Amino acid sequence: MEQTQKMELQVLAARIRYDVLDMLKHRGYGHLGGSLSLVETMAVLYGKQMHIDPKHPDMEDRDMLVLSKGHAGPVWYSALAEAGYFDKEWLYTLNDGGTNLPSHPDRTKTPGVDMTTGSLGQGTSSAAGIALGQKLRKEDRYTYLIVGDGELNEGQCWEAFQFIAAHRINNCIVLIDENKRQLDGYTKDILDPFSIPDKMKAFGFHTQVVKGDDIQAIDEAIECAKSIKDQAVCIVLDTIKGQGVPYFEQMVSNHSVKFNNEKTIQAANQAMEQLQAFIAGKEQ
Ligand SMILES: Cc1ncc(C[n+]2csc(CCOP(=O)(O)OP(=O)(O)O)c2C)c(N)n1
Repeated sequence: MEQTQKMELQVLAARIRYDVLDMLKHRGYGHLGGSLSLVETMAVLYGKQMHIDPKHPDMEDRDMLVLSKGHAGPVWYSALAEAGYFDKEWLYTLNDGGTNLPSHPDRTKTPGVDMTTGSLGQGTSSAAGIALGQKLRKEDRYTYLIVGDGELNEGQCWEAFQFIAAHRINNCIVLIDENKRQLDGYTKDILDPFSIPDKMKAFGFHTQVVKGDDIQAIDEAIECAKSIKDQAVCIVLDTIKGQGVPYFEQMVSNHSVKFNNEKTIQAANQAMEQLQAFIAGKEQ
């Protein structure tokens, strides 16, 4: 990846991270940890890899994303706003009555959202079906599927993975956000997933593991996945819940964060100032 493009994606990631903090602080609460772990991935998808046209969200040959861990809606909305699907002011309407940005994604409400999610596990089957349809029609399109590691507790994920692998649906790029935590603790304490990459390999996937905050590595892994033609593909993202903001990374329970105390609000403000300074510095 060229240096200029890498820097542009780093700036985009900073903007997305800023937006996530801004919108949740404005709302007063929300799914912060699992949104922040996906910031860099969203920047690579919406800043480079996805074939999309934000001014024409229904473009026939668009790539699609299924955010199966739908509670991370805030990071998706931020990426969509930054890509130009809708006005950034919408971000302040998160979860309001009648909003276009409900807490969990709804394909009937938000431009750029092609699949409704929120009930964990179900997005995996949706993505499998969407991608299979595209493949059968011989369309040159990709469906990206983002799954959480806690979400893998849902048996439906494994049924869908077996289906994707058995039918070699290689246009369904499976991204697993392995941030090692779920709603109420560490995944290994709640239901040990053992080695997720080994399991995906055993299921028949071409499997890569990358650091989920390394924009270049994520991009290269997606390029590699696209070059695999005879096998299902999976990228395990080695991430941190709350990624990119030490205060939230270290917060014991950072799944849904309440911005109702001075310390948390101050930490968010400080992180946002730093992100703004980073963006301004790069844009000079
Ligand atoms: C079927 C179902 N059961 C329970 C929930 C409640 N829930 C929302 S998020 C979550 C934890 C998900 O963990 P993970 O996939 O690791 O998400 P992350 O930690 O990346 O945010 C749970 C249990 C749900 N949304 N759907």
